[in-house]
Amino acid sequence: MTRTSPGCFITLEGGEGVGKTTNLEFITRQLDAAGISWLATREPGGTPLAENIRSLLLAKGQETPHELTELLLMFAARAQHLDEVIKPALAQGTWVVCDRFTDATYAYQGGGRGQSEATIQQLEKLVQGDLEPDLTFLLDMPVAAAAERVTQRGEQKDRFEQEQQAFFQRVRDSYLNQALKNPLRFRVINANQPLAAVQQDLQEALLPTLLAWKSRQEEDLP
Ligand code: T5A
Repeated sequence: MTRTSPGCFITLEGGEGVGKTTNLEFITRQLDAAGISWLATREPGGTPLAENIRSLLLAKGQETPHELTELLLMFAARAQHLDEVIKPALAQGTWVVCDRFTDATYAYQGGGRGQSEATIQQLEKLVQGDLEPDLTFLLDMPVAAAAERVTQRGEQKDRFEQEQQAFFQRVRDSYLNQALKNPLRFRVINANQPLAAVQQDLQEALLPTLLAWKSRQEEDLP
């Protein structure tokens, strides 16, 4: 009988404007070229309910969410997204490429807002159990250069994008610290170079995972 290997769960992380959305498309093109079925999604969001929570989180409304409220909303959206989209896709052998995931919570709600790592870990365990990404690309660049890209894009800034440089520096530091602690899962990509060079680095970093998947698939053949 043919077994289906679970899909691979890839996440893209980094501060504002480092190129996550741009490079997510690049990664899915690589998967197409390798004949792999994939699903692209994002956090917070990815289902109608979770996208509604995203709107609440990003809006510059009259009432600013309390820091714990913000943290709980991130995980509420994630719980829905995991059960409705991510877990079923992975179980079918589909690769999931997600624009941000729980590392963003450690970086923004932990590093940025100062929520304790222990609190975030408790919620992570509750919502995810043992599930975590197989591979995480951290697109890293200096905060000021990334802010320049966001400004040049010319769109109205959301609630997070309006934060001060010191906040984004704490976010960046937290991401780099997570990458140091999880070297097997993280690949840190220098995002402060021309797009073609960023994508060359991404392609090289993705290759071992693609090859490992292909060989697992061959083992699964009857
Ligand atoms: N959040 C999220 C939390 O606080 N906790 C959490 O747990 C989670 C999951 C979501 C917000 O929610 C917060 C973090 C966020 O603030 P978002 O829209 O997903 O918001 O995140 P943003 O970072 O705001 O997304 P952006 O679209 O602003 O940034 P991207 O996707 O990183 O950047 P991208 O691809 O749009 O590129 C930005 C610009 O730079 C250009 C692009 O063309 C674009 O114009 N660009 C380059 N230019 C030159 N050289 C390169 N190499 C370039 N790469 C891209």
